[in-house]
Amino acid sequence: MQALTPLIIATRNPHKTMEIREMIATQYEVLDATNFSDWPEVEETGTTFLENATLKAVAISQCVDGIVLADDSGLIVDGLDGAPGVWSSSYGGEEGNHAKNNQRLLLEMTDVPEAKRSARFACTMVLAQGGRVLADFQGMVEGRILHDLSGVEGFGYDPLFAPLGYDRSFAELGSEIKNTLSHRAAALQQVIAWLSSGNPL
Ligand code: ITT
Repeated sequence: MQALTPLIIATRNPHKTMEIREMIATQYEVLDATNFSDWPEVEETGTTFLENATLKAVAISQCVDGIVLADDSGLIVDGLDGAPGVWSSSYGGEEGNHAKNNQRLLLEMTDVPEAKRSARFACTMVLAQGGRVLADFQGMVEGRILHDLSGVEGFGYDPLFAPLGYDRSFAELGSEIKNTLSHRAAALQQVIAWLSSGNPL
């Protein structure tokens, strides 16, 4: 059997790695921070998904050989003027605490009328090698914010987000459906098309 080509994901979020691995496991050996010992902390000081994805991709690609893929993503809620947006992972006051983030989102949404509960997940992916950006890609999924948490699959805001055309949350629908609809899937499809069309790896 032929060895799979490695693809290094510049993330410390195991859920992102898992989703990406599920989507491309037959084509790539998906690696992340857990496969490297001297992986630097990258401060996400940007004010856009593109800036933060670029910071992660460039910094990690300076430390490892091969092509690095960074994913910066978040939830954009119309009734909250676009919040939590780029600050999705620390919205509840503690970086990466999904329970607190969801709690705050529910609180902020208390008086938001149905028509303003529309929302979208956005994902920007950046490919870099040797500290140089190769390309960037965007993915999006439209949906709405539910009134209660439901479901146990996925991560982050998945229990509160129902994609367009569904009454159930991503956390109820599970990865099989999420991976056909998600912002991450949409961006990743473009990444894979770019990599397979003769671009380096
Ligand atoms: P890395 O920077 O290490 O990749 P992270 O989780 O901090 O991991 P981001 O800075 O991109 O990643 O923040 C993304 C946040 O947006 C994440 O913590 C969730 O709160 C939310 N999010 C992104 N994609 C999501 C998804 O598919 N489902 C639910 N929530 C998501």
